[in-house]
Amino acid sequence: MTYKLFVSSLLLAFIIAGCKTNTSDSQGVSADKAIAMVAEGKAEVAEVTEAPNVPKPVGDRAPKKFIVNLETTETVGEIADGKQYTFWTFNNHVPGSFIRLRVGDEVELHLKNAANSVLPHNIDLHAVTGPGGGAEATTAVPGQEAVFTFKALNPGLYVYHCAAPPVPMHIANGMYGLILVEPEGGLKKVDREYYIMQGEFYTKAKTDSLLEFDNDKGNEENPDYVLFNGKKGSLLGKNMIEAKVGETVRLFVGNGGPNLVSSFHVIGEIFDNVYTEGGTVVNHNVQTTIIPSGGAAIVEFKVDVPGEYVLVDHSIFRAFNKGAIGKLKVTGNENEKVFKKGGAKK
Ligand SMILES: [Cu+2]
Repeated sequence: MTYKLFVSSLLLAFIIAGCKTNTSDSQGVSADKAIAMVAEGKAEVAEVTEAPNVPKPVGDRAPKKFIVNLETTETVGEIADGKQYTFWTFNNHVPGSFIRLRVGDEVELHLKNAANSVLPHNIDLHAVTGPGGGAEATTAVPGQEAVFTFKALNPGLYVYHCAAPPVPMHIANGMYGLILVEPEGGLKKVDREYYIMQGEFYTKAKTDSLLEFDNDKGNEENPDYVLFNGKKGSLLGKNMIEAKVGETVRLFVGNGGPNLVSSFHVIGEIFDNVYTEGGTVVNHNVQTTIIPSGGAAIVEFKVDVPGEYVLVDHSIFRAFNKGAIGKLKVTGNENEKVFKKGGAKK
């Protein structure tokens, strides 16, 4: 071996060793640190919210013990244009309630299956380390309540969903939601936070006004509806989310699937920050972010000029023909340095 070759091999070995050290620092070590954290005091009932609202930020509090109460239900509601659908839900809404924790929190999760349900249900939380994310431990027949406890080890935005058989049908009927685990010290404070979750529905007519699940369309991955927050128009008209010029907006965006990958985009905005796949790596200056089925992303942007900003899945037939469209209404003063109408004059 020449001296030059020896030196460059040594250098390469150092680089590889360096990479390995970094990987273990950001993965195993942080989970070990979370396991060692002590959650003091008596368990409190956690605040959970319906979309598009989120619970208050964790801030810089110490790890705590929480009781999270979720009820699985089978309930008829409007899906689109006066058509009804029998949704299967967590806490009577699609998506299910938003759960907000910090790393080191200990959760006693109570999953109650409503007495008038037809089928058993359960919950698999992607934020949980342990078999099935809690699915087996929480399987409850109608009228029963199941309980399990877990410790939040990894920060991020995670999907939860029902994993009772047939799993595709339970997810297709709306059994999904988001759970946020904030890092130690909490996420940076912003002015507005909203909860948006995409999911698609495969339907056929049961009666004139009631639709039911169509397994063939599910197999073909050919939905009739691709929706934000379980209903066409859930973020339009009086339901638009809002912000004022100069404010920073944070969207917690999930994708329940069960099949499609979302190309999430806000027309007329650029995401200043994207927590890619809901994890720790933050990308900047992003036009459209990809959200896998069973995945999530946190997007943040400052709004500089007033107007109505359209939220879409940029797989654009879904937005204009299948319902994956919503709006953010921004009010406040114009800023002609940023955007000016009618620039050309005679
Ligand atoms: Cu279920």
